[in-house]
Amino acid sequence: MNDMSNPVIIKGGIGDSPKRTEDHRFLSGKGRYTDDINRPGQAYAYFKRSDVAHGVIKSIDTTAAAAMPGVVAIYTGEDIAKAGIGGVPCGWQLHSKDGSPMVEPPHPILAQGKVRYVGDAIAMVIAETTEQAKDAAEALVIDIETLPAVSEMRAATAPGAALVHDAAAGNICFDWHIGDKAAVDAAFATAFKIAKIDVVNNRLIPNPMEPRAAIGDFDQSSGEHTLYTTSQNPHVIRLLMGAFVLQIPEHKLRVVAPDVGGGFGAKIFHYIEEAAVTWAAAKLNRPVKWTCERGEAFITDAHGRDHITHAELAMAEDGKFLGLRVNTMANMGAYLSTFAPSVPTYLSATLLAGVYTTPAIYGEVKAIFTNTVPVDAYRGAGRPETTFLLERLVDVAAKEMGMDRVAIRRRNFIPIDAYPYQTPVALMYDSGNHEATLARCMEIADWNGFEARRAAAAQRGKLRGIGMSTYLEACGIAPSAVAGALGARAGLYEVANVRVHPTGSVTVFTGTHSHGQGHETTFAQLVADQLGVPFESVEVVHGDTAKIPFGMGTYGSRSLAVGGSAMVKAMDKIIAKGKKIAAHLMEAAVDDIEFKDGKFTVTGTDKSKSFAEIAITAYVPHNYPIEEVEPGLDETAFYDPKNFTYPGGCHICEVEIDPETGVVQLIAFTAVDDIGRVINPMIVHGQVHGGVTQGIGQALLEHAIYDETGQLLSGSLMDYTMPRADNIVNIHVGTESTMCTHNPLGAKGVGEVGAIGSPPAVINAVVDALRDYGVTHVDMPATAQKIWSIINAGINAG
Ligand code: MCN
Repeated sequence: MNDMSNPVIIKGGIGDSPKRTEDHRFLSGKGRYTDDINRPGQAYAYFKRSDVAHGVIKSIDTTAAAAMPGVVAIYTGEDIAKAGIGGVPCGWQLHSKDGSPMVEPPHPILAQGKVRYVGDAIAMVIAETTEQAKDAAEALVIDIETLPAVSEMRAATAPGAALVHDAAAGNICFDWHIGDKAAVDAAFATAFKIAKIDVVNNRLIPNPMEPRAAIGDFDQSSGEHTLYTTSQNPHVIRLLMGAFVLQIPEHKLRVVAPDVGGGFGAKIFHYIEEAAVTWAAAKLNRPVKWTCERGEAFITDAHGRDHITHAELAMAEDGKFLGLRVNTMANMGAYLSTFAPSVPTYLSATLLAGVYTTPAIYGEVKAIFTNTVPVDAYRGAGRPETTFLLERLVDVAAKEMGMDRVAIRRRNFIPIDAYPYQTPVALMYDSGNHEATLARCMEIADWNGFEARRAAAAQRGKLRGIGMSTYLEACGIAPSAVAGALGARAGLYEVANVRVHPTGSVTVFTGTHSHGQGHETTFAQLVADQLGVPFESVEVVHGDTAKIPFGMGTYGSRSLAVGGSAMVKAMDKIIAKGKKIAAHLMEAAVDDIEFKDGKFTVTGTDKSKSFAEIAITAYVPHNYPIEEVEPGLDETAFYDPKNFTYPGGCHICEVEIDPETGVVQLIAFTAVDDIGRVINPMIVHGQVHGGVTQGIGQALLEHAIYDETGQLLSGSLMDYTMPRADNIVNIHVGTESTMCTHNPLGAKGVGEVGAIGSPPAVINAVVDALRDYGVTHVDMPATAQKIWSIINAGINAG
């Protein structure tokens, strides 16, 4: 195996930027997405969904619809209940601070008795074509008695509010806490100054380019069920759907997630449609296909963020942070989606230390049910919320103390020699160098030259502002031990199978899933580098439970740090076996064989065997000690990390505001991220660009708005503004490499850093631009309308 500390970059190896293997397929229209798959004799499903946010289903009359042309079957919640099918489960179990378990109401795959959000599926209509299924759905006669709805968290928790679930008093799912309240109260009692902020983290709608789709298929002769689905997580879907919903044993249930056109978190979860088509296909003994429409995606894909937080920071006279107190309300929507409880808790509150040495921290999280689409992880999941809160609060604290924004950060940074650093909120950070990323980012962004640019902009009648965020996040999810302690119902390790073929080419099977991140390229680089085989002779297979032993899927920027480490572990086994074969062929002791650059060499001699020679010997074992070494070269490894990886960095944004219109124009964006060892710099830059673009979208444009009756007002791309090219500037990307100390690659995740670090940098810049107006905070998104109102009212919009 090549030495990881070796800075030499081999062609197609670690540190090189070969063009993406998968792109030829995608760019030539050869990608095979779920909707491209058609099974012989398939029928088409259409879901009739509730158009009211809350109501009692009094009756469903299917007679007229069933008589419509092409209709094959119509199923309602009653049919599902009769079939004994369970609800879609949640993957987390949290307890409130009084020790009581969170309220986990059943989430049936078709509504039973009540509808709870606009988009809740009431009936599945299956017909020969989608159009026929849609026409028949129109003919369903559904009588719903509308009930008062709650769409906003404060309204949902007000006395007398309508209950989304009778079991959840006050609409509270759980009331959780972390940290030491007494220590924080003591810190506040000695504070020189206290900075306070109220922050709304706006609700987002994911909108991956490929809408979701699912095909159920059933082979009556073998009793095997197959689900083709747009998932980031095929094994977890098999586990949840097989074990909890349909009770199909794993060996009879195959889940295939082929090419997936973006997920951004929204395709991690187990959705009701996946179970519905799998069940219906078996019942009808015919494949059933469902493809989501864009408008339908707005009201069925899990939404992201939607937190309301109040935070207070106690400071000493020298600007040192003494204590942090945080109170968050997190919207869960109408049902608990697969990972929803983990987002404001395990993924958010455990990061409240940020990059600072705050000695006492206490956080409370109330999770609230509302009559809205379920809310779950969206790129960054919990970490953007905490980063936004902290980095806005630190800017407010600087103002409160009369200190420079950079100086107050530097005063409180966790120093490099304090690593590993135990935070007061569960996590032990392994590595980081905040001063280095800050200094480099400030230099590239020319932070110190800003005031001259601001003065020049003022001459042109523009308000110019600069903002930064210095952040750290926990990804590479997850150490099973930490996940388990914080409520996960399953471990979060990863699996790799490395299969060396007789001629020395290699197929790697990984339990992670690629839906845009370029794994077929970067994982091949990893294998090429470690086994010394050509990059072109490595194939990466993912997304099929029938091919890959097991896996925990892709989210939380875990694929390289956890999935890649599993590959290294499996390759270690390959090399150990290869050494035994080489020792036999060269009549040497196993301990005398070393492996480097694709060659097994007898130490201190020029006797060597290539990797390909060892591979062929493993499969064609003439004169081979079969009693000692079994034939074949094919190894599997499970890797459970000891800790998360902790990427960190500094993002700086510069904006100009036109006071006449309130339009915020991005002028420059710089991101310097510390992600440990970089496998493919080009792909890493692309990941940062994508993430920052999402963060800019959240900061300036995107907002899912519900009215008080639970109707989604921003339910199409006409009303919900995604970032476009003219909203973005050229993003300067730099990387720093403080190696992760506990995985064999030294690598940290990169997939979410852009979306985590950027929103506070943008809003800090906007607030800075408005500094002459006495503005201390602007909630996201900073739309032209909002900024114009602030400027014209001359008040803090809050
Ligand atoms: N990489 C690298 N060197 C590093 C870290 C990563 O070369 N030090 C490479 C990896 O090998 C991989 C890519 O960068 O090719 C991202 O790796 P990683 O950080 O491990 O993240 P994941 O592959 O696990 O991807 C998940 C992450 C998340 S959580 C979301 S959400 C997300 C994202 O990445 N969704 C995406 N990036 C996305 N990119 C696209 N195009 N589409 C999505 O839906």
